[in-house]
Amino acid sequence: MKQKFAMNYLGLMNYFLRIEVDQKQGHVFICQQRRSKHIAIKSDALTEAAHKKIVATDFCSSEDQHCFTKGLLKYKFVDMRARLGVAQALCKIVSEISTIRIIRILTSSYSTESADGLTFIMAPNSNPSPADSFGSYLGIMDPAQDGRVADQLAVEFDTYKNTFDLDGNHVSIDTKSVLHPIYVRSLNETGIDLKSGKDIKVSIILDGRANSITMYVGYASELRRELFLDVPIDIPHTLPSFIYVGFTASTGYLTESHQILSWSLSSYPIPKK
Ligand SMILES: [Ca+2]
Repeated sequence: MKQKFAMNYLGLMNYFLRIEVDQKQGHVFICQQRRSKHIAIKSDALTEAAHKKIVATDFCSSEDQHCFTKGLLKYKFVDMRARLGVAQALCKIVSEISTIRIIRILTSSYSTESADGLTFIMAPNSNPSPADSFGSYLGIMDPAQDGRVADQLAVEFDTYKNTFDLDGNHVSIDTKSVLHPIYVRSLNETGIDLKSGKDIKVSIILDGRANSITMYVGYASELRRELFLDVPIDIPHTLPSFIYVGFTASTGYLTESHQILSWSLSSYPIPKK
């Protein structure tokens, strides 16, 4: 095979893409027998570019450099992606919906109690919340529908302890029922208080390939984001192929203010086999 093609000058290399490269007068020797775990940088293009101050290099810890040299376990990859923050838009993770938002919940200045909370919801239509879904139903479904709702998934941020609730500061994942969510966990374990009035940053990833939902949460003023839940979801039997996403919130006899301060959404299609 003889073909001419244009390419950029990469400088003198010992290894390229882990393959040994030996450049001599009149020929270039390429050998896969002596593969290197790490690319030699003694005389490579990166070092040359650094000398010319075209690029700047920086220290990378052993823990972080694994993302450049090794395949990562899912939990590690998701953790690093969340820590990078902007990587949601950069990583080509297919069959996935990810959303980052900052929420703030304010209590009433006239009462020591407030209620009921808000949700991030994926639903089969854009209909408004059902008429009787106020209070503990958070705008998701009517009490009469509970247990019989189909084709939707909601992540609750529940601020009021009803008789069926774990506490007044928890996250639930609801599909068919608010009374019987498929997952519940208290935020008290993380030190985060939904009713603190502080801005709270939440990152939710629905992974259609792994059939799971993952959520990170932390105060927006802090760098720390905690992997709060990683729950298996039978997505094909939970959501239709076309969904609407949005928010619901509710109050009952008590007052509360629910604010979405910022929101971004990314989605990637399932690739054809
Ligand atoms: Ca509740």
